[in-house]
Amino acid sequence: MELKKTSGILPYLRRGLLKELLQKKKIVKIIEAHNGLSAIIANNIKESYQDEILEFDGFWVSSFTDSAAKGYPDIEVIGLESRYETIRQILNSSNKPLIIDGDTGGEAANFEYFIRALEDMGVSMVIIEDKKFPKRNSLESGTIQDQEEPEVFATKIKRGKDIQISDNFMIVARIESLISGSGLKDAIYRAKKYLMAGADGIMIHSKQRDPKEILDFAREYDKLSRDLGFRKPLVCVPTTYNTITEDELVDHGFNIVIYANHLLRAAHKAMKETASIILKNKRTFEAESMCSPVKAVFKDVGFLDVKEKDLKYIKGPTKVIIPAAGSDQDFIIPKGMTPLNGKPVLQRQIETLNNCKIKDIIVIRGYGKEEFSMGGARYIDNDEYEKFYILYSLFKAEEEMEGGFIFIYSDILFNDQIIKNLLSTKGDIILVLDNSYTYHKHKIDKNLELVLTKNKPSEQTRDLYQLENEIIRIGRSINMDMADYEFTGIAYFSEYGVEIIRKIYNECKLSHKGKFHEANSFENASFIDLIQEVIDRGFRVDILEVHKGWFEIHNKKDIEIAERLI
Ligand code: SPV
Ligand code: MG
Repeated sequence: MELKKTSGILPYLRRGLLKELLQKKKIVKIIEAHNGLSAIIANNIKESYQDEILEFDGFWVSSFTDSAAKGYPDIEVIGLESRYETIRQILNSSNKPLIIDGDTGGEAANFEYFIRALEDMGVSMVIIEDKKFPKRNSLESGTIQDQEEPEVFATKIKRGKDIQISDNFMIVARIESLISGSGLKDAIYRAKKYLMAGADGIMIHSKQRDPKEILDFAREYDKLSRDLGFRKPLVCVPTTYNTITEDELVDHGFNIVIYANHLLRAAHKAMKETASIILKNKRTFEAESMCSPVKAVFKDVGFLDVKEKDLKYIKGPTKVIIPAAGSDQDFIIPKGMTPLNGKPVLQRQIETLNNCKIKDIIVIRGYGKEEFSMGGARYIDNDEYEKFYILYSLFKAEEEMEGGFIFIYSDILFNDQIIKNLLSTKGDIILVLDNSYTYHKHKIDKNLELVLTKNKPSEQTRDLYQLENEIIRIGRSINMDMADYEFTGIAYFSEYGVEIIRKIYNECKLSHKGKFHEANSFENASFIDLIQEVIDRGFRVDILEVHKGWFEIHNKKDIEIAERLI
């Protein structure tokens, strides 16, 4: 599986990986990275070759490419904090070991601080070169390549080794004798000095197109190792002698190969060509084939993972389930199909939901089901609507609840704002409640579904923010003078909220006997009976308080009022 941007590895675990690889592998393959994006690419790239899956083992944080990526020459002009920032980006975007190009390591006391910082970050190895500070890049001919006195450099290595805390961090000495022209003998002399000072390995560098001089060194290094009685890893950087293969390097005793600058050079070439194509064509069309698609970049930097998580964790447009199976003696056709100014309640509901980008609407029909023919909704039947009531109807759509849903009575009108507010309210089970009935309750001739909440509604008619509150009782038998709110018929269930009600419903269905809260039996239970059961079992039911924006079609008189309101 591809590494997600967020998958990581703890520093101490990462630090130990390189030593493990050196034990396990014939040659450890290291590729340059100069920022987070190049690290993501190098970390995740895989190729199958015969029966093997090929991948890079770790990263080289090159001073050349780190400087170049920041627009500077490779002359130790980039400060340590800036180098740490590059290292942090690479650590953040990968899970493989890091080898840091430490240039000369700077002054010995400063080098000690550098070592501790790298070790803490989870870096596995630093390679320092035996040149005088400030060094010049080794690949350019005609530059001054002043080598440090071997004793001075050996002391620097020793001070580094003495200061490190962990036993899996490595300091490797890079010998520049073949670059400076001091020759093979000097190189071997220095190798011995540095190994005796405690170096964990030797890197031999060359800028010849022919690998001969580094192969000669490798042969002498073997002899030296035999004389010393121990052999430390040997590292090479085949930038100029690039025809030599990994297998040949293994045959000559190399343990680590570093491809030191290729990702930056590849980007550099592609950027130049692309910029020039755009200039020439006075548009970008011709340059597209030179560029990765935007989506490919999004994918690599983890943007698509973020999108996936946003959808998972943040409530978005949700499914709506509308139980509309029951009959009402005052109405000949199903209440939800009652036309208001010529347009059925359900159609008005569908339009409002569509305005909130909710397109997946499931209606449970029963009584007068042939009336329900309108598009924009899917239909599920409860043909036993006379025997089994609204709760049963709702659970006819149990499979559809998966992932969360909004519940809406079939006989109410509501505006978009209520739905939008509901989707931005925190909670796993939320009921939309209204307390405005308390101002005109003398006129109410219907049996409202009333609610008692933990905290009394605010006396103020205007509150700036919605205050958190939870339901403690819900039912038709609650005294109107005592009640805090009326249930509007709109509720929300998160994925977890669905899990709660499914578990409770299915348990009760199996074993509940007799009255179920205000219903004569579980079969005749209403939605609010289930909510009371949820509360009684100790689950929290949150509220969204509204004062307007909805209307219930309870009786014939309400049709006229609703038509006037519309
Ligand atoms: C680097 O990559 O920064 C190196 C290797 O030090 S070289 O550029 O070949 O000197
Ligand atoms: Mg360098």
